[in-house]
Amino acid sequence: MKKLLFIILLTFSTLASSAEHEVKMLNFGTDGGMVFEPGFLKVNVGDTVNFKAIDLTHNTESVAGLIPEGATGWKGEINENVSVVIDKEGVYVYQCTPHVILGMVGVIQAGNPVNKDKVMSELGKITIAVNAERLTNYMTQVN
Ligand SMILES: [Cu+2]
Repeated sequence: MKKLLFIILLTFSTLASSAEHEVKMLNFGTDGGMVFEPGFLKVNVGDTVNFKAIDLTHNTESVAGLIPEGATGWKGEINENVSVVIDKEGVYVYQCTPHVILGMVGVIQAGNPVNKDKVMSELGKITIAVNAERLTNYMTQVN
């Protein structure tokens, strides 16, 4: 006789279910050429940020020292879509490695910006020749 075992898996959803966000890697966007869109993004811890390689020759890479203490960084290949689960609260600064010099950077805020002062004091780690005001504009949106 054949025994069938039925397993009922109950999935309990958390009170605030995690959300998905999209950041496009673009040659041209509302903030100009070589740009992440949106360049500033506010999320909750546990949310996923999906970086989409809409245009070619871009990547996304978190900047060492400019993410929260103990947070997991990321480094995508050129033309690679990358999904990042934001695992710690705070401010994350990221770049497109070949175009950081052109101001292709972005900022993600997750929950409380616990490391904002540290990030602000270390923004000089990033060398930007063109569109440098983007990064400061994004940082002013952190609150
Ligand atoms: Cu780029």
